[in-house]
Amino acid sequence: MATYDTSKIRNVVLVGHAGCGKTTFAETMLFEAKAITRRGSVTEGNTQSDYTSVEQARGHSLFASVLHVSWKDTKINILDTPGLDDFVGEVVTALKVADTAIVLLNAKSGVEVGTEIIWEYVDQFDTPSIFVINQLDHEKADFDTTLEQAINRFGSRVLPMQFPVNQGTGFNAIVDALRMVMYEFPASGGKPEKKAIPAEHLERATALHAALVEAAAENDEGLMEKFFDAGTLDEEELARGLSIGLAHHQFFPVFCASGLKDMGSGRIMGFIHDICPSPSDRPAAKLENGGSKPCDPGARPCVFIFKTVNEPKVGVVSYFKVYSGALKSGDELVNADNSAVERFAQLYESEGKNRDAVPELRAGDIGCVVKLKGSHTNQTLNAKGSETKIERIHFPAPRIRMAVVPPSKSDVEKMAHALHAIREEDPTLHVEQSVELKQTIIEGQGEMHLDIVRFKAEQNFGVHLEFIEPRIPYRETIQRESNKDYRHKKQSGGAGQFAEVHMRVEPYYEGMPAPQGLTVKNIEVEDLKWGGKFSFCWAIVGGSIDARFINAIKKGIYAKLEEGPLTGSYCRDVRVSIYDGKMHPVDSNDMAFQIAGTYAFKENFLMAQPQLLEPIYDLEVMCDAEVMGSVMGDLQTRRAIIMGMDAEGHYQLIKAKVPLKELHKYSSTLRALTQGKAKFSIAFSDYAPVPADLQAKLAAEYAKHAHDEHEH
Ligand SMILES: Nc1nc2c(ncn2[C@@H]2O[C@H](COP(=O)(O)OP(=O)(O)OP(=O)(O)O)[C@@H](O)[C@H]2O)c(=O)[nH]1
Ligand SMILES: [Mg+2]
Repeated sequence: MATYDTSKIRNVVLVGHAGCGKTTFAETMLFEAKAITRRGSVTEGNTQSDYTSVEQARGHSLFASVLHVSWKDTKINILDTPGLDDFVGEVVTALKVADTAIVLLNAKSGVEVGTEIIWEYVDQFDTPSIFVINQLDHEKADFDTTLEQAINRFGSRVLPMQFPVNQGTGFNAIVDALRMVMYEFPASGGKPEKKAIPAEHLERATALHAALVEAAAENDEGLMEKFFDAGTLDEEELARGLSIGLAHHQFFPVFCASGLKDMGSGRIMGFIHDICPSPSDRPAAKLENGGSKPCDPGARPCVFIFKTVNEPKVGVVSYFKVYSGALKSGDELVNADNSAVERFAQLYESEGKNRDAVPELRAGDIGCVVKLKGSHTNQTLNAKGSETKIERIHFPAPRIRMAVVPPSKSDVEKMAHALHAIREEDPTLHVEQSVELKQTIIEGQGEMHLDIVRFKAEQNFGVHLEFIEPRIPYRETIQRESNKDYRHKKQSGGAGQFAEVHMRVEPYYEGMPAPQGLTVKNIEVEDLKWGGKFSFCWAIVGGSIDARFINAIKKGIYAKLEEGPLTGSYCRDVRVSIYDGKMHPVDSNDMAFQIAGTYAFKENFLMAQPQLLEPIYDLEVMCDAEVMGSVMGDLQTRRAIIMGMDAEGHYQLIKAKVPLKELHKYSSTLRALTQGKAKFSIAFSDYAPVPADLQAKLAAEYAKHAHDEHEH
C-alpha cells in the first residue's frame, strides 16, 4: 500500500510466442518478490495472471493482465500478455504503457513467428527490450541456437549477459557475465548461491564481460573516454552506460531462466531495478495533436485508459496509466474526448483478478478504477481545465470477417447491446450493420478471437451468437455501350401513366470524351458513396422531355445503381445519357419517368456486357521456410496472384492479391497448415472482375431469388 515515486516505478511487459512461458514466469516473479506465497501453474489453472475461466479452460492467456511486485525500493508493474496471434491487440495495448519489454524466447524452439509479430510492435513503440531465453530446464533446450537466431534476426545489439550451465533436465546454474559470478540454484529453484565461475567457463564469461563494457561505453562520450583511458568502467559507470544503451535501443541484453523451475527471475528483477528505465526516463508521451507530454509528477493529473474489462459482479474496470501528476482517491477528472466528469472514488493497484485499494498513484504508475460512467479505452482524462489527449493506441486491422445471426428476432436488440459493450472493451473488434449486405458484419483478428466474443456474449449478456459466412460486397459495371429506348405506358381506368426515355449507357472512365453524336446540354460526374463514379448526361434537344423530369429519371436510375440489375449489388463506373424521349400532355408525371428511368437503365445495363467485380485484398504471409510449400499450395486454391517472395531472416515473406471471398476462414486454415508457424495480414486493395463462371452462378442465383420473391 506504499506510494511510489516516479523514479521508483518500472513498467514491464512480458511478450513472446504462445506457450513460451510468460504467465509461468510472471508467477515466478510474484513468488520471488513475495507477493504470493505459493506458485500456481498454468496446467492447474491457478495462476494470478490467467484468472478468467476461459483462459484456464484453454491453457492460454487471452487478455493482458496487470500484476505488480515490490522489489527492493521499486514497484514493478508487470503486464502479462497473450502470445496467440489472435490477441495481438492486447500486446499492443500493454506495450503502449510499458517502459521495458521482456521478450521471452523458448530455448527449445528459438525465435518463433510470435516473436516476429511482437517485434514489429516493440519496434514501433521503441520500447527498451531485454530477452530472456526461458525453459532452459527443458530436455530440448538449446541456448546457443536460440541466441544465434536472436542475433541473426534482431542484430548484433543482442548481447548475452548470461549463459546457462547444465542446460536441459539437469539445469541448475547460470554464469553472469556482468557480475562475473555463477548462480547455482537448489533443485527446487528459488534463491541461488553465488559461486566463482568454474575455470572451463571463465574464458567465455570474460569475453562477454568485455563486450558488455564496450557496449556500455559506446553510448556516452564521457564513458568512452574513461574506457579508453582506464581500459574498463566501474560498476556505476557500467550501469549508466547500459541504461543509456537500453533506452536507445542500442543494446538488448539476454538473460537465462526457467520459469517453471523458479530459476533466474530474481536476477532479472534486479536488472529491472538497477538498469531499466523509470517512466520519466522515457521520451515524453506523444499527444494526439502532435505535441508531447513529459512524465512530470509535479504537473496536474493526466491519465490514459488503456484497457477496460467488464468483470462479472464488479462492473467495468478501467485500467489506466498516470501520465503526469499525482492522482489521489476521490479526485475528479474530465474526459478530454466527451467531457464526462469522472470521480476516481477509490484507486486500486491490480493483482490479476484482485485489486488493492491505494490512496495515491504518481506519474508513471499503473492502476485501475471501477464504474466510470462514460469513459472508455483510448481516452484521456485530465484535471479540470486541460484538454490533453495522449496519442491513441492504433490497433491492427481486422483479418477475419463473419456475419452474426441472432438466435431469434426478439434477441436482435439484446445482440446489438452485447456487441456494442464487447466492442467497447475490445477495440480490435469491428461491428457494422451493413445496409448493403443486410447483415451484421463482425470483424476481428481470427477465429479464436471471435470465439471469445461469442463466449463473452453468452456469459455476460446471455445472448447466443451464431456466425455464418458473410455476403461479399460485389460491384457491378459494364464493358460496352448500349442504346435502348424504354416506354412506360399504363392505362388503367382513370388517369394513365406515360413516359418514354431514350438512353445510352457506357463504361465510365476518367477523362473520357463527351458522348459521341449527342448534343450535350449538361454533364455531371458524381462520386458514389460505395466507390466508383456515376456520370449523368442530359442531351435532350427540342424539348422531347421537359427538364422538370430530370430528377425523376435520375431517381429511377439510382434505384438500380443501388440494386444492380445483375446480382443486386451496387453499380459503379457508368455514364448514362438521355438523348430523346416522349411525353404525354396529361399522363406524363414524375412517377412515370422514374419507372421509365429504372427500366431503361436496367435493360441497357444488361445489354452492355455487364461485369461483376469483387473486392481484392493484399495478403502478406510470413512463414517458416519449412512450411512455405504448403502455404503456396494453399494459395493456389484461392485464386491468389503471387506478387512477390522475400526472405526475412529465417522466414519467408509472401505477398499476394486474393479475392475476399477466398479468404474466408483463412486464419484457421493457415494455422492448421503451418502448426502456427505463420502470420498474416490483409488490407483492401481494389475491385477486380470475377471469373465468368462465378459471375454466371451468382447472376443465376439472383435471378432465381428475384423470381421467387415475385411468386410470393
Ligand atoms: N519445461 C518448462 N516448461 C515451462 C516453462 N515455463 C512454462 N512452461 C510450460 O509451458 C506451457 C506454457 O506456459 P505459459 O506460462 O502458459 O506460457 P505463456 O507464454 O504464458 O503462453 P500464452 O499465454 O499462450 O502466450 C505450460 O505448460 C508451462 O508449464 C519452463 O521454464 N520450463
Ligand atoms: Mg500466458
